[in-house]
Amino acid sequence: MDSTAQRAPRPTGRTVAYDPSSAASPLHVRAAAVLEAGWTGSSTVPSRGLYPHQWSWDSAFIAIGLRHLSPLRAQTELETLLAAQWADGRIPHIVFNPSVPLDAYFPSPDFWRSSTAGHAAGAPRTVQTSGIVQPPVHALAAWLVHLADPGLSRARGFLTRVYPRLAAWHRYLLHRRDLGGGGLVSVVHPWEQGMDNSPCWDRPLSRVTPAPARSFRRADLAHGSPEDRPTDLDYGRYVRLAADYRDRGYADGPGDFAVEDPAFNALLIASEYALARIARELGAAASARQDRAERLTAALVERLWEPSAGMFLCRDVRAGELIPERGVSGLVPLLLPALPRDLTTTLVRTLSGPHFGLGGTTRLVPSYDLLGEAFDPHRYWRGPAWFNTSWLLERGLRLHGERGRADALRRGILHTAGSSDFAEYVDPYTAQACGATGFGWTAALTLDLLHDRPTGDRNGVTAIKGGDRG
Ligand code: 9WN
Repeated sequence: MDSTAQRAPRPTGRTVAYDPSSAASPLHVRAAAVLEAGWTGSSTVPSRGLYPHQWSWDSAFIAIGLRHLSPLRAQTELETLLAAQWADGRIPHIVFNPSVPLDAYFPSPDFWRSSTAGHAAGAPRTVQTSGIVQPPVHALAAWLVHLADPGLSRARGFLTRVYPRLAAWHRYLLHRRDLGGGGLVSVVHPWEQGMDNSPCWDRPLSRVTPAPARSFRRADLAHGSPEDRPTDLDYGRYVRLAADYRDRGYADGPGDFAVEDPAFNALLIASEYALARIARELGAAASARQDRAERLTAALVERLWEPSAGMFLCRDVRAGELIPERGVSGLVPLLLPALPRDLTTTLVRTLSGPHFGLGGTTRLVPSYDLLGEAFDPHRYWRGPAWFNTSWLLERGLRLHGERGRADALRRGILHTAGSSDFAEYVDPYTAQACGATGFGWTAALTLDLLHDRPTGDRNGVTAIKGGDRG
C-alpha cells in the first residue's frame, strides 16, 4: 500500500513512541515525532535551528495538526500565543523564548524592545515579543482544536477563554489596519503576510531605504544556503521597516509600506466564520460575524480581483494600484464559501494552468508564477512550494466540490512531506527539499490530512463553510 494513503489511528495517549531516524516508519509516526521534538512544554517551534521561538501563524497551523495527537497540547499552543497578546489586540508574530540565546535568531528581542517601545500600544511586560503580526489563522485553528475534543474543551473553558482575545485580535485588524479605507486589512511589513520574500513585495519595497548591511547581523544564513534565502538588500529593507515601526511606538498609520494582501484577508474572513461558530457554541449572537465575513468577501472581490490575471492580486495602498505579480496568495481566497461561482471556476483554472501548473508540471502549488520574470524554484517565496498554502488550497478545492483535484493535491502533499523529511519548502518541479527539514507546520498539516476522512463530515472544510446562522 502507498504509505501516503494510510490512515492514522485515533491517538490513545499523550506520548507517541517513534523512531525519528527511520524513514520506514509510517508517515503519521514520523510527523508526530517532528511535533514532539519541537514541543517546548508550552508551544512548538517551527524549527529548532532556524526558528527557535514561537511564531504566530505557525502555531495556528501546528495546533490544527497537534489536535490529532493531543487536544490538550493544541489548546495550550494557542493559549500560550494568546497570553502574549498586546492590549491593543494585536497578536505578535514572534513570542520569544527567554532561554534561547539572543544570537540564535535575528531580529532578537533587543531589536524589537517590545516591553518599552511597545508600552503605549500595550505590549506585555513579562514576555518579549516582536511588534508586527502574521495572518489571522487563529480563530479557525481554535475552532478546529475545539472540535477535536469538545468535552475537554468545554471542561477547560477553552473557547470561553480564547473567544474575547480572538475577537479583540480581529477588532485590532479591522479598526487599526484598514489603511486603504476600503474595509480590508493592510500589512505593514512583508513578514506580516508570512510570504516574506515574494516578488509581490518588490515594487512597494523598492521605495524603502535599506538599513546599512553593517548595522545588523543575520542569523538565518548559518542554517540555509544564501541562494535559497532573501538577499542582504531585501533584509536591509525588512530591518528598516521594522525599526521605523518600532521607533513610532508601533503606532499604526502612514508608513512606507502598506499592502492589502488576498491571503491575509481571506484567512481573516475564514477566521470570522470560525468566530461565528465559536460564538454560537458559547450561546452568543453570531449573525453579525457571518454578515461581516460576507461583507469582507465582497470587499476582497471589489478591491483585489483582477479578471485579466484570473486571480486576486495584492494592492499597493501607498501607490493606489494593484501589483502586477501572480503570487500564491492570490489563489488562497478559494478557501471562501461566499465567493461567486464564476470566480471559483476561474481560480481553479488558474491554479491548474501554466502559471501554477497544478496537476501538470507541479505536484504542490508554487509560491509564485512559474512564468514570472522573478521565478526561482529555490529562493524563499519566489517560486518554491510550501505545505501550508497547498493545504489551504486543498481545503478550498474540496469546499467547492473539486474532489478529484483535491485528492490529487492531498496525495502530492503527503507524498512530498514524507520524501522531503517534512521540509520547510520544496522545489515545485522536483520536490527537492529546501530550507529546514523537520518543519513544524509541514508535519502538523500532514497529520491533519491523514486524519481527514474520505467521506462524510470534514471538520477542516465545514469549519470554513459558514453555515447556519445564529
Ligand atoms: C520571519 C517561521 C517563519 C514563517 C514565515 C517564514 C519565515 C521569518 C524569517 O519563518 O519568516 O517571520 O525569518 O524569514 O517566511 O512564513 O512564519 O516559520
